[in-house]
Amino acid sequence: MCVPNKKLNYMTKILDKINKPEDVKSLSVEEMYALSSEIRTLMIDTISKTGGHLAPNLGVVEMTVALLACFDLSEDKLLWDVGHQTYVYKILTERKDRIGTIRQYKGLSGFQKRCESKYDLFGAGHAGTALSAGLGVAVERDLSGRKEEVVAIVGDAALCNGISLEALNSIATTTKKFIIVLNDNEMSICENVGSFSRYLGALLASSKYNKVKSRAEDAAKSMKMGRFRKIYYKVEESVKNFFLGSSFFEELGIRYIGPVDGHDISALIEAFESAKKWDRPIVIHVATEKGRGFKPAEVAPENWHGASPGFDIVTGEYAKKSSGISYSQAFGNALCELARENDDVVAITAAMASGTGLMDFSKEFPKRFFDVGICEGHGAVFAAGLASQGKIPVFAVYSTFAQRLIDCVYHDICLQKLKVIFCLDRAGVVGDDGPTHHGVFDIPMFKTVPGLTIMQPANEFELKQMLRLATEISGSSVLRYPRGVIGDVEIADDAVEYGKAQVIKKGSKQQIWAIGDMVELAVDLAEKLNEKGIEAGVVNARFIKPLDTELLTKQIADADRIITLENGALTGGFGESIEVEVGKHNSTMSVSKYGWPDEFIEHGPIDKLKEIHGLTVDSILKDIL
Ligand SMILES: Cc1ncc(C[n+]2csc(CCOP(=O)(O)OP(=O)(O)O)c2C)c(N)n1
Repeated sequence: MCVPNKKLNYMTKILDKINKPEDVKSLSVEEMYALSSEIRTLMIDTISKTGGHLAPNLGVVEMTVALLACFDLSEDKLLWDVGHQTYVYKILTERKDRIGTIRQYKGLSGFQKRCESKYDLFGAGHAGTALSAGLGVAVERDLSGRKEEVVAIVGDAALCNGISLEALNSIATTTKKFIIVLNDNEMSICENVGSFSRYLGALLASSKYNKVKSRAEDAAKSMKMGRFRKIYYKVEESVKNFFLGSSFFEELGIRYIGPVDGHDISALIEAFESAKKWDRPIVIHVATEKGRGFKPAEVAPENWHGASPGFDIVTGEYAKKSSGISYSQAFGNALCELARENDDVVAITAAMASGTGLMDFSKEFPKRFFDVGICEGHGAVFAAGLASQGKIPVFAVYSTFAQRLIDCVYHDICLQKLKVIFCLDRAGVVGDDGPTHHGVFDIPMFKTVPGLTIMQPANEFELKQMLRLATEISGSSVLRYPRGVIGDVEIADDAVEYGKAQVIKKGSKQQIWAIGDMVELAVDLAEKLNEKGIEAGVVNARFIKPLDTELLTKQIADADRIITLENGALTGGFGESIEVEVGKHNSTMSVSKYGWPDEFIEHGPIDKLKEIHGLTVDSILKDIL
């Protein structure tokens, strides 16, 4: 499972001396480069065993070292947006000995996590929070009359998120001291999109500007720090404004410095030190290379944003490939099929084209494919606009990130009786990414929206049928399906009928109602009950809303107990809907509900989490008996 770092056979000479973040400060710049190289090797080796966010972390090694060289974590506050690029930070903030446990059960989290370390000031797994949270932290400092630095480190893609932009609107009018480090690798998970990204790209790439800048920098190097350097930056600002138009940040009252080479430690230290001297908010635009130091990731960083365990640390090749088709792939194929038949079908993603299986669609139908960036709310209302004009928008989004768009579903889509199809990938517990990414709250969230249909397929056949059905019915729909490969439970390919469940096995006194991936468990459970002489029926519910109340009413009259199985939160979940229905019949029948408890589920392998939370056949059987 986890890799004890002590057994690694490469040198960690300098890293061995870093026991506290402030130890970085005593290193020479040469030693900092050597440290960076040691950290890169350690990360590649570790992630090849644990899996994790390789490319983003390889890009921020020198930047993180330089941050710790300049800021004092006993006072200064660092907040990281998203948090998936903090492996280097974890290594340097008293967690190097546990880095081999990252994303493992009971090991380090793959994200910032407040309860893991005093250095993790703010938990993050969803993009776009560092600026707002950092501003809150800065305002508390201001109110208390202290002077420490507050530094928010934000990726170029996360910066376009609505919350980040709302924060940018507030920063300069709320505090005078706030440092934003913009980690610009010109990539989201895939290529970054949108006008903001183009603007940042222009800042990075303007050759005219860079030529003038390097001349100005040469001149500035001969100046001492302090007043003269301030003059240099004033000149630099004018030059930049001349060539690039006035800076977006400057117009918002935020001083702009950059671009700074994110792999030049001296330049980074110089920029961070100068940022401390300003008495107004400042952004330091740092140009980093995603995947730096690992050839396969340098060549194709989009393939290495998140790496699975088991790759070769030189070639990047995997020994074995997973077999079977994933839900994401099956969805992507089904959508392409539909789009070939119906020109009105369009697809939307919020920066998750590959994760949600939309890459083929984007290539086959480039004009009907929209990546809105990490902007789930905008994506939903944009879909509403398209739907209002007769298009059929299919928005593929991870269940966890759909938490960001729920108001839009109430106010902009369902209230207006528009038809938008949400395909919620990674619905259910996702495993190693943990509580920031588990998709267990979508049923409770969406269930209360009037008029919304919620379905979950148990196999590829049903997924296709449900997607088609969603385009045919009036009103909006949600299709949810879990992470990973589709199971091979054998069920008949009965056509999906609106609001109708499928009886897989007849029973009388015990009835098991399951949704989606839990149908397989239901079938196994029924078999085990049978072995114990208890005859149990199995129902593939297919619809979470509307429930098949006709079938349910019949069963309520005949059965002693209904057992519900769902890969979602129990509170407000599918089982609760069944329970409410049973209650309407003044029945004394008991409903035994199995799903995820009312808590944030930790990270770890999915099977392990199911075992701990009693979601295996044996533990449910024991419970029932
Ligand atoms: C609200 C939200 N939507 C989607 C994601 C999925 N996601 C994780 S990292 C990432 C790209 C982040 O890009 P950037 O901010 O530039 O950081 P980088 O990974 O390039 O370092 C995305 C889309 C997320 N974490 N949060």
